[in-house]
Amino acid sequence: MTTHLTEIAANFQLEGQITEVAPLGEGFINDTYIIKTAGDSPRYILQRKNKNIFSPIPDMMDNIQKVCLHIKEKVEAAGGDPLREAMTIIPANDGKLYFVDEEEEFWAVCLFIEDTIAYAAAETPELAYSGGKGIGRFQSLVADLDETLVNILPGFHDIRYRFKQWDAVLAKDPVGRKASVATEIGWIEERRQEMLDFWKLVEDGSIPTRISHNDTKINNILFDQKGDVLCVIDLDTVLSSTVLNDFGDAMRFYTNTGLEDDENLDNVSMDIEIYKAFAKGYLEETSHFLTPLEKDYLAFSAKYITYEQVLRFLMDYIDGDNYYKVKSPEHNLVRTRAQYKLLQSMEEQYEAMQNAIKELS
Ligand code: GN1
Ligand code: MG
Repeated sequence: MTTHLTEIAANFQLEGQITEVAPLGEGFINDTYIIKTAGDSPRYILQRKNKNIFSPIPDMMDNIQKVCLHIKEKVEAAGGDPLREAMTIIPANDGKLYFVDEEEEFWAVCLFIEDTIAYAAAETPELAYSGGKGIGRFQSLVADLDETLVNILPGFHDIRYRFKQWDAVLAKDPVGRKASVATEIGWIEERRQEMLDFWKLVEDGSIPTRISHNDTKINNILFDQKGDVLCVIDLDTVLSSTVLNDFGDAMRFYTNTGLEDDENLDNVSMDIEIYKAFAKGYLEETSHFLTPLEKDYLAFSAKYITYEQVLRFLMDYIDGDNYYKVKSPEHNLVRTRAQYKLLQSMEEQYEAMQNAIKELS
């Protein structure tokens, strides 16, 4: 495998001699490696992109490149360092932004940004505030990007599309798990209309479509040693959709006092202080371009994305675990229950979540 990875890496326009290619992180979707090189040459990130999920990959890489180049231009204009404050895609030897191996797998490389910190959790309100500024600044940097991005993930945070998938999976019940999760299915069905009512506002344009990141976990932000946000990474899911997805997904991740797949539900709840701190940082960067209706729905977006995640984990469980990597047969069910606990905690604190936004905007 190592030789194979080194051979793959050699197809990209790298500086220096490759010394090692080693696994990095634990994403659920792609496989990620670090390419180490001799001497002072830079290190790189190599990823096998999941072509079953992102399709077509060449269009995805074009989307990413458009966003990266746009951010670089702005960083440069502001006197920043475009190699540290934006991702740098490294083309393959043939100039393409990806390489296809003999097994038809797609690979891509970007520069590894040194001396940064990535956090697994937003442990303090200060960190959540910085994260909010980071995501807000990302959205504000791309707000004037005059390019159409190819929709490589149709229906990604579109609940109407998710219900179509959901109804089809339930009708099929391919591995006979449906009967055992009747309670969990009830959680989804009880809230179906409420979620569709929100999404109608996006569909009819009342809530505008903008470029959004769509995977705003804290570990997708690189911080510098001082704790300030340097760069937002993992741009696979950049799409034209509502920016509320980004706020909601960040709150699903940041405010959770437990783990996404916590087996002990007592650990899981929504931390309102973390919520307020993120919202403060986020609104400082975005208040000038968000519409009043977008602001009105910020609190709701946290429930929306958490609900969607409950649905996606449960749907994958019923479907026989085809989408998310799982560590045990019940893993997707454990994730479903833990995310549902978080959703309930948000529902209980919803008034306070709404009031916090009103006070900040
Ligand atoms: C996936 O692979 P990763 O961790 O970046 C997923 C997100 C989910 C997340 C759940 C393309 O992201 O939407 O919220 O898992 N990405 C895709 O942790 O489906
Ligand atoms: Mg991701």
